[in-house]
Amino acid sequence: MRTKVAIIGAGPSGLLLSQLLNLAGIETVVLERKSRDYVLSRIRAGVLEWTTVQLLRAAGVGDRMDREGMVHDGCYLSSNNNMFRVDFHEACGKQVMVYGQTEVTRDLYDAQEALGATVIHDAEDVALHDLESDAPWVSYTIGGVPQRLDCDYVAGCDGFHGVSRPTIPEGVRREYEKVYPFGWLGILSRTPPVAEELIYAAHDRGFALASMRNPMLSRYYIQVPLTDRVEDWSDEAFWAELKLRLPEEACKSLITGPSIEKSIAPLRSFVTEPMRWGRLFLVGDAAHIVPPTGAKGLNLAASDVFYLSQGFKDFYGAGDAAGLEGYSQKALARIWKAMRFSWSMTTMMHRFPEHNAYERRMQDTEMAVLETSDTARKWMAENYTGLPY
Ligand code: FAS
Ligand code: PHB
Repeated sequence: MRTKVAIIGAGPSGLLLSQLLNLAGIETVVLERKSRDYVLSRIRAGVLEWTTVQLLRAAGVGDRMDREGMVHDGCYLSSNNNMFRVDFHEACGKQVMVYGQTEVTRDLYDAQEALGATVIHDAEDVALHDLESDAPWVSYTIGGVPQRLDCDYVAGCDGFHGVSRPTIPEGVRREYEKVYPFGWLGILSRTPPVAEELIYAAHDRGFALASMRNPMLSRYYIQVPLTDRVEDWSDEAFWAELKLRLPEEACKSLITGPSIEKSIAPLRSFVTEPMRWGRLFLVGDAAHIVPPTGAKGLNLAASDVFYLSQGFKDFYGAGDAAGLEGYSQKALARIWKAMRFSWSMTTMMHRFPEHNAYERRMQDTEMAVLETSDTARKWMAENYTGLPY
């Protein structure tokens, strides 16, 4: 089999890149390790930057998002029960869309099917070959039967644990990492959200987040030690802890219910440079991971896809390789700014076992500056709603 761009991974990065390239008449093949049902069973991000919204509309997958998604003008922050609102629209004229990553992925799958794009599931043992030549190729197996895909380029959209990043020789890769000493225990419940916008709560017991997917589907998180396991947390224990961390004012309208999904995600900041090696381009979580406090993970995948798809369109459309040559530098410039924002929000709102009294005071003061300074709120609003591409 032969194609122009081999895409490894059918998460948001891979499917969105395939969608944009196929719309431009550039042939792709997506190789996904898991089944479609497995991919769609994952509960991940919830907030879309406005640039992501516009890109999804350009990809022809904005209709259900515009019908079912919720446009938010702001969010609430609280520090030990003192709650205040950051009005994004007032501060920087922009908004965000609350629409789950699972739904984005579902819309992309449906659009790919309508286009007749090639997405191959249960592709195991994927390996990348001859990436520094002008004839790269990908080997994989289906049901144990060896397969070969010849291509012009490979897009590594296979996430943090994928095969693409490790294929770049260690001597070429520069990796930057910060592992946080805690994780997020998240649940999904068929209950109305506690508020009309998200609440990010800093508390001496630990961070909490009240989010949502729709008017009858809520998503909540609490910071937990890395030693905690999901089975350590009954629904009752989760709700009791959440009530201790969310502002009392909000808890008056908290409706609890059975969890329909419960998981713990560790938090880390990670970047690998460069995001290109020969004919391989890294995209999304394959190249970078952010702590979810800034709601940047999925949105950085979208900006990577925007830059790379533009590069391929220029190359295949006009023989102009400048976009492909400049992809890594351009993507990393935006990635590092999102890294900074995510690190800043995480450092400000979580309780760190190693923090002393001074560092705790600095956290409280960071929150107080956000509450009282228009300039600080403008900085947060610009970063949260998404820096320009
Ligand atoms: P993904 O990891 O989504 O997709 C990679 C795909 O490649 C997967 O389908 C995988 O099966 C496939 N793959 C892997 N190895 C392969 C191989 N060798 N061969 C073929 N296929 C292979 N972001 C937020 O903004 N907010 C959040 O709240 C949030 N919560 C998260 C919770 C968890 C547990 C995790 C892991 C991430 C979370 N994220 C969150 C970040 C997340 O949304 C990612 O940014 C987003 O999924 C990135 O999309 P992809 O780059 O497509 O990577
Ligand atoms: C979510 O709804 O899953 C979500 C929202 C905002 C975040 C992280 C997660 O910052």
